[in-house]
Amino acid sequence: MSSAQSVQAEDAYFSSNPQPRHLASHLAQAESFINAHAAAGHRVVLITSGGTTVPLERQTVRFIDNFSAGTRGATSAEYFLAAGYAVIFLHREFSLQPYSRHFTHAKDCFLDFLDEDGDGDGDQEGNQDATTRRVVVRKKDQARILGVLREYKKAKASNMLLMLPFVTIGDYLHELRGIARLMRPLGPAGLLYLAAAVSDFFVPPERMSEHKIQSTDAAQALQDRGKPSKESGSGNSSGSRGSPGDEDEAFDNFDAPRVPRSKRLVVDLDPVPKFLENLVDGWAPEGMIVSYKLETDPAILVHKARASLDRYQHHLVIGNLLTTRKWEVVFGRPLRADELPPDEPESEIEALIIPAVSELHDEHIASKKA
Ligand code: 9Z3
Repeated sequence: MSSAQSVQAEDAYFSSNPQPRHLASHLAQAESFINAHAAAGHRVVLITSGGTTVPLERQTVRFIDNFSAGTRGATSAEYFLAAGYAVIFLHREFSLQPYSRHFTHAKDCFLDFLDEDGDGDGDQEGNQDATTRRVVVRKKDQARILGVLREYKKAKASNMLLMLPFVTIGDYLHELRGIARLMRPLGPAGLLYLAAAVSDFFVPPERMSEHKIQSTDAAQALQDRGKPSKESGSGNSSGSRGSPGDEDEAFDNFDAPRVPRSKRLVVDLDPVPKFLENLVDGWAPEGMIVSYKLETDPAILVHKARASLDRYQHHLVIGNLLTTRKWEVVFGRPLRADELPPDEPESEIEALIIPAVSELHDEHIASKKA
């Protein structure tokens, strides 16, 4: 696609897909965060994290989602903060967040981390007046929680962490474009680290049903009551049921379950325009851009990662496979968590990834200065 075409595709996408409700407030927060850190000479990384949803209805009851819990993004955020970066954490609402991630998705519920003060001495607690009792972290977790709590408080108190949520693919793209543009004053000190699992397909607004997609014809019959008889069919949107008038009302030819098309939900998705090119050329032209490539087939991962780099000409693609992503990535060369020193407490692969990215960022900044 020529750059004129990609600008056209961008205009068409952003003018027809509504902005998220809180975009203006998010961008105002991002602007003051970025300006403060630019003035202080800090590096700023925009981390995207978690999965985007694809709504099937405007008043959304149903949506398509993906597996991502946001572990990569939330873990990376902690390592970037430790490396001195200010972090904008653009994440899927309710996905994992830096620091709290150690407890929120643990096998224990958060209440399991708590005890009544003086607990452990039998069953007296229930008889005590609630106002005279205190709730404390249970003894065996105190050291671990204190360590994480201190890091979290330090990041917040020094204004090094800004958390901004998204839900849908549309929200994500509006937010990403807006924040990337605000990062321009940082020049090469800005880093975009795209770890979110971004949907490749979506329902375009002109085909999206306003109301909940119906599974029976009862609602249509209600609307049709009293109207002069008309052709059947209900103004299908993408993601709606086939209508009895469809030519394949009987059954499709292939060996699918024998359910008439009118009873099925047929979801018809368009490809999401590829905006990485616009990010590189227009939205954040001087910053360094790192993206992740996710595959499930090991035979194509490296090829796909290289193809992405060739196509968008950004700075780094980190490849990972769904099943091994927590301990192995392809990063020019494979990086494996077992390369970490044995005394590393939790052996997280991000402990290797972030220093390597940060080193490349040093080189990027130096090359722009030269
Ligand atoms: C990734 O590949 C991330 O590493 C994961 C992290 C989503 C696998 P978790 O959140 O998983 O820790 O559970 N992110 C990029 C995924 C993606 O959508 N990439 C696009 C692609 O592969 C390019 S932007 O085409």
